[in-house]
Amino acid sequence: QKLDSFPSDFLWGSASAAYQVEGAWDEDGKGESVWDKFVKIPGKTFKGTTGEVAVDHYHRYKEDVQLMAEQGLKAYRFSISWPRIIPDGNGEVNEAGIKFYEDLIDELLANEIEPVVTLYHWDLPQALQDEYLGWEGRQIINDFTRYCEIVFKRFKDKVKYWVTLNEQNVFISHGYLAASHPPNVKDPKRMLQANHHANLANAKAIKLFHELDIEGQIGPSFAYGPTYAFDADPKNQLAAENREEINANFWMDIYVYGRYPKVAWKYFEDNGIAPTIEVGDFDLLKEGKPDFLGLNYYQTATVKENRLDGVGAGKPNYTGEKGSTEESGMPGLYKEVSNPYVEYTNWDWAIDPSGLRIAMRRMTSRYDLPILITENGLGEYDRLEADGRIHDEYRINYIRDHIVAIQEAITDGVEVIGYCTWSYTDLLSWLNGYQKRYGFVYVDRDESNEKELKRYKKDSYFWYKKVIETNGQELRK
Ligand code: GCO
Repeated sequence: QKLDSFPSDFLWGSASAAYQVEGAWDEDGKGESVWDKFVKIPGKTFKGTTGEVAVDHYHRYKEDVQLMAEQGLKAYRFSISWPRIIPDGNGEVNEAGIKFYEDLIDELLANEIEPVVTLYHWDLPQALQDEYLGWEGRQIINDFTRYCEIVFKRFKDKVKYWVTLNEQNVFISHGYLAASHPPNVKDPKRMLQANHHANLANAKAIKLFHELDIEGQIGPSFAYGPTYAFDADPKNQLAAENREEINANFWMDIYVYGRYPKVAWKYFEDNGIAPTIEVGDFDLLKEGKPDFLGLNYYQTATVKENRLDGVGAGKPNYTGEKGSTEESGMPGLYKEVSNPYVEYTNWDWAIDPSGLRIAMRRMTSRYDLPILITENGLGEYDRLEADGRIHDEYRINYIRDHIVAIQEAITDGVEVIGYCTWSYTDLLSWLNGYQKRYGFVYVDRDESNEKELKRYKKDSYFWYKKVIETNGQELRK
């Protein structure tokens, strides 16, 4: 098959998140975030690692941007830390916090790198958690929108691409069901209420963005891992439908159409966990339609039926983040199993480039919005050789195969704005410390804070440089 070319203005990018790279957790007036606090709970993160120093991007952003410029990167996606801008979440604005991002944005623009700004990548001001339980309080809708307004007004002439909430499905279900993220809760009813407020906050921020008539585009980033049925057994096919409904439609329909899909809603109602809706909520949700959908793609999930009598029932999982274990699923709906046709990473994530093409096609058919791939990449153990090289051909293979899948999706008719790999430099994996690496740039650090955090270019750095130079034509090593 002859493949279409990538658009000439395609954004070849890479991404990060504030808590995972910045460090400087309490510098220049920054307030405490829920992550600053959560990582101190014993047993929550790998060897108790934190983002207090991370890879010190806060102090080394110029060096990092220089590496990007040398590589020819077209776009850099990063997140703004809300408690740097407003330390207590809804009070005084911290000029020093704004200045850091202004300097970073200026540095990017001076090097012709398009900034893609994520407004919320999980580091909620702890003060709002203390004041009204964060996402569980309706006040979050106005507080988030005010924070966004401050940032929009300040950077509207410099930033054209905005991401509202990063992986709402992940921070909500890990935070309120698995208790593996803050606020460390296990309660599906509270989860769906917090989720409803997140939807409203997302819609209100988007609505405001459009009212301010800002020249640019805005949308949420969703972690979508499409579902396969294990086989042609109709029961397993139905299980796959169930998982798509609960893990995908339930989260994305509300962004685009301002409604919860009926089958998911009925399931939550029957289980007594549907959120309380107030008059006017659905109007607001409909008024906050995104301009594009951000897609974070890592893997697919494969499922079988999961009988209500509990035979083989797994523990509930609404995210699909862990796609390969027998123990995850929704009673009565589906359970996740290993896929014999794909390989798995050392963290048990399915490696499946076709899944990216399928994700993009399904999203296009159902939502008909342009897609910005806001994350995709491979977390692995990398080895720094004595000569300062890192031979990460496994990462090159992974990214190459996914770029080919994007090109196939473009040929299928999907509109794609750009592709941001996860991640630019190595960074803190929220729960896995610094051993799980994703970057083009190796950072010499481990679980101790003793290293110098020196940067090294991996083989994938040089390879992606060529991909960018040739606008995706040069995909071989
Ligand atoms: C990890 C994860 C993250 C996420 C990202 C989601 O290992 O902690 O892979 O890095 O991918 O933060 O937006």
